[in-house]
Amino acid sequence: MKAGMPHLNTTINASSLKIGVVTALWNSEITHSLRDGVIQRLKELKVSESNIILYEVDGSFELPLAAQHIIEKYQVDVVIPIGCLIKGSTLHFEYISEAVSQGIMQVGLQTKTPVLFGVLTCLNEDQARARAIGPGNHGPSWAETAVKQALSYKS
Ligand code: RBF
Repeated sequence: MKAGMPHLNTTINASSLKIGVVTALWNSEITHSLRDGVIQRLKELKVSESNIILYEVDGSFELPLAAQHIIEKYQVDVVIPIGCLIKGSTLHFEYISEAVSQGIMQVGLQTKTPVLFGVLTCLNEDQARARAIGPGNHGPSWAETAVKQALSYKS
């Protein structure tokens, strides 16, 4: 197991959980691979496909509102917002990263629903690929964290 990766007993039954997955389409090769990693692990943890609410937005900046919308409309137990920000030559990266991380945290606190931080903030595309494509894919560990969080707070 990788350092820092959460460990979840695979016998756990998450079939009662409803989980929102919001994916930003910027850098979509990366974000779709992360999303696929999330979904595959959720299924292994017995989350039924009909209980996975999928949603897409244009960019990471749109993730917080979409997460809030899914919580209010579908009463999901947890949301996994997925995005990939890659630093460019202007200050956009800094502004969007800051806004998105604050926005996602606020949605979780205000709705009292766990919302993960599934946003890669990378200095270049190689860093993003290493964390999203193949064995380094962070998606499965986000799925595990989501299930743990949802089971902890579900009444
Ligand atoms: N969205 C991302 O998810 N990742 C990015 O790396 C990213 N870079 C952007 C760079 C620029 C210069 C602009 C204008 C937007 C970028 N966006 C990115 C899109 C942003 O999250 C949002 O969708 C748009 O700004 C519309 O609100």
